[in-house]
Amino acid sequence: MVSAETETPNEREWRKTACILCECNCGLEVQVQDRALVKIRGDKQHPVSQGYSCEKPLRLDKYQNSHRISNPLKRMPDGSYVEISWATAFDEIATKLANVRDMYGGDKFFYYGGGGQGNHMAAMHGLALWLGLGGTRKSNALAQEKTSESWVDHLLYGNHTHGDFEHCQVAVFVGKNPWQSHGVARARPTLREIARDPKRSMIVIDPRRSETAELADIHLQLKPGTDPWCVSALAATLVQEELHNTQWLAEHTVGSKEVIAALRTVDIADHARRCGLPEEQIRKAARLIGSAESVATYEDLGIQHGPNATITSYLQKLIWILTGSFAKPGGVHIHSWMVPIAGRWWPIEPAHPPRTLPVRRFVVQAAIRTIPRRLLGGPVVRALARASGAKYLSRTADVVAGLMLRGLYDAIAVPIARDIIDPILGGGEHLVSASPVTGERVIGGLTSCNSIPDEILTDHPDRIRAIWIDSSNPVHSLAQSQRWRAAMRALDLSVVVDVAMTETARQADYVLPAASQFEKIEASLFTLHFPHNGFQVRWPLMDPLPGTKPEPEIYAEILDRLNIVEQRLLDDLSAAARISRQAFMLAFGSVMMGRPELARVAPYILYRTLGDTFGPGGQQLAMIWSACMLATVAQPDAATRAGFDAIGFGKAEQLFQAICARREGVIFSEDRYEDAWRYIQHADKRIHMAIPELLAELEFLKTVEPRFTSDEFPFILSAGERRSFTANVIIRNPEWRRRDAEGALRISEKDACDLGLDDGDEVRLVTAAGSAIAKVEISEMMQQGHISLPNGMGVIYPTADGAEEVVGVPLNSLTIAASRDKFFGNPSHKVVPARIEPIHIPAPVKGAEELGRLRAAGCDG
Ligand SMILES: Nc1nc2c(c(=O)[nH]1)N[C@H]1C(S)=C(S)[C@@H](COP(=O)(O)OP(=O)(O)OC[C@H]3O[C@@H](n4cnc5c(=O)[nH]c(N)nc54)[C@H](O)[C@@H]3O)O[C@H]1N2
Ligand SMILES: Nc1nc2c(c(=O)[nH]1)N[C@H]1C(S)=C(S)[C@@H](COP(=O)(O)OP(=O)(O)OC[C@H]3O[C@@H](n4cnc5c(=O)[nH]c(N)nc54)[C@H](O)[C@@H]3O)O[C@H]1N2
Ligand code: SF4
Ligand SMILES: [Mo]
Repeated sequence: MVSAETETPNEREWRKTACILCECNCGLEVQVQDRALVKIRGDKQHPVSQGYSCEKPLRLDKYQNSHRISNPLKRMPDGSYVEISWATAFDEIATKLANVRDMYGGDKFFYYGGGGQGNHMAAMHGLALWLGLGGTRKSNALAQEKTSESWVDHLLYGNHTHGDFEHCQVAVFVGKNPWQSHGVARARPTLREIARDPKRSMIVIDPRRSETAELADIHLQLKPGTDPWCVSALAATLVQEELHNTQWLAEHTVGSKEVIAALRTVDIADHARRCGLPEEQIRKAARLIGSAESVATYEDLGIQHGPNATITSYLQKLIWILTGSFAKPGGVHIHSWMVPIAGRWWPIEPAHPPRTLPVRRFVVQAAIRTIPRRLLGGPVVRALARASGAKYLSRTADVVAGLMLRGLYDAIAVPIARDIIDPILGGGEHLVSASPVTGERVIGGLTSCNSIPDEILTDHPDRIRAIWIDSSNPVHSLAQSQRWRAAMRALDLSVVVDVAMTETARQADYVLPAASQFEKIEASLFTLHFPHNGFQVRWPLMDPLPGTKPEPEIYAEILDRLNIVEQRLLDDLSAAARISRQAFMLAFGSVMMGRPELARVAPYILYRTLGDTFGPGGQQLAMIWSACMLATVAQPDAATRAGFDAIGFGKAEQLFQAICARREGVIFSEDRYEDAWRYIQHADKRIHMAIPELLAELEFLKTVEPRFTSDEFPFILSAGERRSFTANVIIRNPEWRRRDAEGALRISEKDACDLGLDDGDEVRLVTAAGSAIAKVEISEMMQQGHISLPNGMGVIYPTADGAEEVVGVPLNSLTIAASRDKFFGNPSHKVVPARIEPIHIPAPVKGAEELGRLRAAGCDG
């Protein structure tokens, strides 16, 4: 029997969990004493991270035990907050949500959240609430970074890709600093390995000499914001020097002719000039790529937070496509998922399906068409519910359910899963749409983060009236915080679910305190690996902090009050669940066929029915069980190769049992290189290279001179660099940081001395949106004219004497929402025009040694 019971806590015992600070979710082992995480180390048994961890999680206790909230709060008219009971909070919020739905329509209810770096499973329940109310608009942090890339992926091959940096001959990092930000499993050893091996090489495109650039064979240190010219020059060199793989392109792609024609007319020398690089350096990099066995590329915020995110994403993907570096070791791959977090859920037919499958599918579909819908679910569920009452009948029902599932499961699993998952993920027919208010492009249902306030602060009849925010802090993390604050206060209702009193919580009507990520069942859903893909469930290390609740429970309480699913149905399904999971599967499947409208609240139904069989605190295992279903239905052969070799429903059960037993995580799918083609969602299984809109954009950029500064704002501020002690704003306590406690403003030596600045000096940083005080750090990483601040700083935090302090710069008081990429609205955080105003303190007399250093830096001051 699988259960959520935590083992009897033994203080010396190493218990398994995972890091929640970045998408790698490295496996950890921890010792717990009195609710404190006292010792932490990497878990050698973790199937992906294999013992690796960086310095950041070693003091995760600063997340677990620093100024949590532990009582629901309600905002008063004067802006203060009073504590209210959970029951009052649930009643009031449910009533107000129902009012918004009834007065304006459920589509005016907006959901923001998805769980940051490690809090993902709850989002399914949040989305069930949103869909249950009739929601159509939602968003999360992905819509300020990854939606541009997702759209390009969608058009090229319809799926998400990841590079194989452990084996690639050439690694290309475009605006990505994996040494600090990871994103590659065991990033630092992997990078060192590439740097050390004479047969392999690394190319880094970054205006800053980052830690990764320091290890690179070629560092293309371009001017900030000029990536499309640099990357198009790279791609153009491949084509103009005939380094592309003509035969592969003919076999595996369509549209290569148009792309090659567009790249033939790129003036490489002129593009190199525009990004401030020697032409020969770009050509050298292209030749390295063109002659390599394999190349893997990785784009991240350096371009996704740049002014030309979408076109640059397209151009950088053309590099590995032109060289045919797909579906082979060291290349780029489309991978399996437990549950996709980008793109559509994509089931792959088994290579050798049972011979009876077409017949069974035909029969099931004919039944669905001919039998009245309500008859499909009702009788089965009621029969099972009745049978559950008596032991003998219950055993018989289990056996019968098992036999029926054998015949039905693989015939019905795909359509049922799709009905549930497509609305939640915004997949299906309407993957790409437009906002009814702003007309902005929407992908996977995600409204561009930069335009959310525009959807609220308007008279448009479709404007958003109520918002629910979970596990995120958009007032702090999205562009132009001032405008976000105004938007939050312009709503009829706002609810924030968080562990801390964040900047966003301080604007909400209701704040609901969540159990932390170590106090509930959670999972690492960034399953991005190929050919071996891993997944880990984190078991609670302790009970929820008194006064807090796990999010799934919060959503269930609200949905209970909205009466979307009748109690009798929940009772009947619970009874079926008490017989066995296969009996439940049969009952649940028939309900979903008979009442397809209930698919949108499926996570709630699962939680309230099957969930209860796992005991208090274990209900969320019902979602893990469904995720096992999704993964094994979508990738049956890959699951078999990973050792889950039962047939049909049994395969999902096997995976579920393994996930529950192996707390360090499991490999849930094992692919073969040729499988990567089957993940392509275009019917012809080819890469569709030509994207007319982006080829037109390339033509346009050929005529543009990049210039981002002015006399008023002579610097380019990179607002959000990942450093050793930044982790978005997951850890608010400033004591967490061992180094760079205040988050210094990095500046080149030449600029510093021109401005008469020294390490530790305070300056006023001014942008078109606002100003902030920062401490200067003179850094060899920076080129002239480029300055950089870390992300994740500048949050409000209580001090020992009961006051509050803000350490570091809240970046989005300096950024501008209107400054964005034209396709998906990515914020231009990496290219914020700024000026520096020294705050004058009498300068100490400079010594001879220092004067020498200043002259050496070419400083006139
Ligand atoms: N330590 C740490 N790690 C993290 C996080 C964290 O907060 N802290 N956050 C996680 C998250 S949410 C994300 S999305 C990832 C982001 O990971 P990254 O994108 O790697 O992180 P950044 O440091 O923001 O930006 C990468 C690089 O872009 C460069 N850059 C700046 N301007 C330009 C430009 O105009 N062109 C190019 N080509 N490059 C430019 C910067 O110098 C920097 O080295 O990190 C994840 N990992
Ligand atoms: N200027 C600028 N802005 C940026 C960036 C930048 O580089 N520059 N980076 C951007 C990027 S890439 C990202 S991904 C976003 C990230 O910004 P957000 O998506 O807002 O997410 P996080 O900073 O990860 O915040 C996580 C929140 O979850 C809360 N939390 C932690 N544990 C739990 C839990 O168990 N339950 C609940 N309910 N809440 C919990 C934390 O207290 C915190 O408030 O920021 C973006 N903003
Ligand atoms: S911060 Fe990222 S790389 Fe570092 S231990 Fe945590 S998950 Fe791993
Ligand atoms: Mo991010």
